[in-house]
Amino acid sequence: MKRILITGANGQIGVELTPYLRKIYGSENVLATDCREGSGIVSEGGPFSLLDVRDGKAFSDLMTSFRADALVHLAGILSATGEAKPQLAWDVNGNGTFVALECARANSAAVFFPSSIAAFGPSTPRRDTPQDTLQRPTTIYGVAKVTGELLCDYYHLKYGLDTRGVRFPGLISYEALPGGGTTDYAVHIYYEAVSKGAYTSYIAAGTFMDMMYMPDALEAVVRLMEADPSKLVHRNAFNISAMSFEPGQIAAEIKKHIPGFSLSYDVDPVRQGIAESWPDSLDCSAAREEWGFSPRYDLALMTADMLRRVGGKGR
Ligand code: NAD
Ligand code: AKB
Repeated sequence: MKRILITGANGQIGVELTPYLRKIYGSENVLATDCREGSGIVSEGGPFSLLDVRDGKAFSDLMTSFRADALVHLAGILSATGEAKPQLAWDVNGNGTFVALECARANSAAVFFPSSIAAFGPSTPRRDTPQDTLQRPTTIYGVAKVTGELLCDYYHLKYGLDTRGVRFPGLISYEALPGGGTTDYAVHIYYEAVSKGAYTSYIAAGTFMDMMYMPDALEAVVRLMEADPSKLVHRNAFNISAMSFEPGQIAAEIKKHIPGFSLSYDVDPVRQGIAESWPDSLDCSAAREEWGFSPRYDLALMTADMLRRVGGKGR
C-alpha cells in the first residue's frame, strides 16, 4: 500500500485508522472520504473529499485522480441501524461494496474489506466458530457482509485483484462513538461508568460476543495488508477476536476501578435477537497462522486503558 483511499473515514474505525495509516505511509498518501463532514481529526490531518460510495463515477474519478493503489472500504450501515433501515443497509453495504470493487478493479488497487461476526447466523457453530463454516445470517447487515466476502474472493479469482479482509468482532474505542451496532453497549458502558457510575444494558446477562480493542484492530489491518501473499490461504474474511465476554464480566472488571459501579438491564429485543444470532467466540487460528494475528489487549488491560482515556476526556 502506497497511496490509499479510505471510504467511511469519519466513522468509529476511520477516525483512528486514518491517522494511523497517515503516520505509516505519509499524510499526503492517504485520502480520507466520507458522505458527511466529520470531526477535524480526519479532514485536518491530510486530504479529505466528500464521497458517497454509491456514486460510481465520483468514486472512480477520485481513485484515478488520487492514483490510489489501495482501497480501505469502511463505509457502511451497522447491524442495528440496518434492521431499522434494511433497504438503505443493502444499498450502502451491498451495492456500495460492488461499486467499490469495480473502482478498485478499474484502478488495479488492493482492497481491504471489513466483514464482521455478523456474517454468521444461528445455524453456525456457536463456540470456537471455525474459519470455514455455515454462514446463514439473519440480518440484512450479515447478508451484505457475506456478499462482500464472496465478492472479494470473486474479484481475486476472476481479476487477480489483491483483496484482503477480516471478520471484525465488536470494536471498543474512545476516539469516536460507535455508529449503530449491536456491540455498542461495550463502549457505552465505559462512558456511563465514568459519567454516572451506572449503566443499563440493552444486551441481556449471559450473552457472549467477540470483542477487540481498537489498537489491536488497527495493527491487524496493516499486518494483513502487508502480509506475504504467498502465505495467505484465505485472503478474505479472516476470523479475528481478542476476547469474548458477557455484560456481567465487563461490569466486574469496571468495578475493580470504580467499586460503586452498578449494572442493570433493560433488554432491547431487536439488538438482543441480533446478538443471539452471532457466535459466542471465534476460532482465529487461520489469522494467527497465515499472517501472525496477535492482539495485545485482554479485558483487564482494555478496561484499565478505556477508563483512563474516557475519564481524561471529561477533564
Ligand atoms: P461507523 O458507522 O462508525 O462509520 C461508517 C461511516 O460510513 C460513517 O462515517 C458514515 O458517514 C459512512 N457512510 C455511511 N454511508 C455512506 C455512504 N453511502 N457513502 C460513504 N460513506 C458512508 O462504522 P465503523 O464502526 O467505523 O465501521 C466501519 C466498517 O467496519 C463497516 O463496514 C462496519 O460494518 C465494519 N465493522 C465494524 C465493526 C465495529 O465494531 N466498529 C465490527 C465489524 C465490522
Ligand atoms: C455491529 O454491532 O453491528 C458491529 C459489528 C460487530 O459488526 N459492531
